[in-house]
Amino acid sequence: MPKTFRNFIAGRWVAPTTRAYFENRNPANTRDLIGRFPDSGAADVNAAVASATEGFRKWSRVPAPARGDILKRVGDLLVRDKELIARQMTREMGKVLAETRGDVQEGIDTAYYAASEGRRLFGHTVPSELTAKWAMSYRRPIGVAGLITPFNFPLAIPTWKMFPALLCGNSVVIKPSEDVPHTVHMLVELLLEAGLPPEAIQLVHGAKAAGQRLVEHPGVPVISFTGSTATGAAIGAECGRLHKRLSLEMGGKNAMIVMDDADLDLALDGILWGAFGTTGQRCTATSRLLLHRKIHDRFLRRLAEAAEKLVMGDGRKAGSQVGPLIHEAARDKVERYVAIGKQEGLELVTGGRRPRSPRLRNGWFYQPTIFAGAKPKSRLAQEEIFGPVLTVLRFGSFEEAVRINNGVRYGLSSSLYTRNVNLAFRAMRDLDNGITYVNAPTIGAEAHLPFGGVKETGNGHREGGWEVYHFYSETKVCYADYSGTLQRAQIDNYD
Ligand code: UN1
Repeated sequence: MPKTFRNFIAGRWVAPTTRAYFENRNPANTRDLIGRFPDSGAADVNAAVASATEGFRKWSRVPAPARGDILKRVGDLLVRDKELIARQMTREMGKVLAETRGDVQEGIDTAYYAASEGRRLFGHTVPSELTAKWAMSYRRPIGVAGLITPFNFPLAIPTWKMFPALLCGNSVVIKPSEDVPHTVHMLVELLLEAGLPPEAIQLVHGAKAAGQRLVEHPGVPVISFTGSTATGAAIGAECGRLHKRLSLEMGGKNAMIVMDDADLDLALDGILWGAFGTTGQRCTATSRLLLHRKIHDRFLRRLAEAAEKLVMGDGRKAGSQVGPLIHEAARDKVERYVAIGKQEGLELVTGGRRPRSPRLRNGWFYQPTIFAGAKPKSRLAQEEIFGPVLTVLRFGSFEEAVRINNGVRYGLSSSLYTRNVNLAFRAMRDLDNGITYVNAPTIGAEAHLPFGGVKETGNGHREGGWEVYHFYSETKVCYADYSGTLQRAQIDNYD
């Protein structure tokens, strides 16, 4: 019998008021049913927010270093359970074990970073313009944080949001992607084991109805969302209307630029990992490859051969390099784009269909696919596919490559392969993205550096590193006048 999971609301594991559930199946083998999870509605979210409001009152009074100590314990528990969580994560998400272990490691790093931030959380002390007056700023928690997370990093992305939100003293209501609910279920169990007051964390499973209520709920002043640009735009409109603080992390169409002087062996390893790691389902995935015309044909041939050797399979089996897509709709989308590529006259270099092996019949697998001959305005060079489809473009000069890189609506990550140090620095200046890599692919951001993009990828906020702590806290400025007289700022000091 598959297990029926519950929400975690008001300190208890509870069934949804809707009495509705959805199934969570293994994308590498859809006969493998992991469990049934609550398809929650507005009433469940309301109950979670009411309890989280209580939780906020208590948790925000716990000193920040003590909050950090609990997150340190969460990090230790993630270390203890790394292998177990990685295996369960591969089972529900599909990416290979090496990657789900990396996903847990990102959570561990984020926990330890958060723990150390508990002893910083700096404000400023600055001189007042008046005598005998003190002026300083400090950072206060905001309230209940509503977190909506995607399927592709089932543990890491929830931790990117949850740990800094908690460290700053907020309480959290999280609605994870309905494709990967089990991983966050395990994470919440660890938070409780580490000693987090139960009301500080609320887990509400579900789909659009639950997410929408969280965004609209007047008791949730902070929303953080990672997902599609279309959903992010709708959330942005709603949060604008309600004057909520909002962090959006959305689409990408990330390019790797390979110059004619590049180390081509290095670039080859980089593109295989950047384009086909996580089956292309990263917002940072390398989905455009810009090749200098002098190396274009040679490199493309080698790349096609290498891509054909990638081993698709169940991510829990040794030797698998590329897992399945997350669900049928994701594979349908890839197939639609492959048809568009053919219609637009692009050259299908390799892939372009489902694998034939009976071994892969029950999963949402799709061959690593490469199209060449794209123009900068081709749909495959403009639109996010979120699958194992790489679009290759040819360029003649560094300036042209920069123009092509910048000529899309997204601006998350970019990459340049070259041995020319001047070009490397020009790329860091001129590529219009939140992240630029030199001699490394577009994926692999580290947990202690700010993560995010420009243009339609985001709305100006960053996750990770020190910057996310500004998002989850409110700056308050305090003045104390100890002169015993009325001192009028901007008037008494300069008259
Ligand atoms: C995402 O796909 O939303 O840099 C995040 C990377 C990962 C995070 C990706 N550390 O590719």
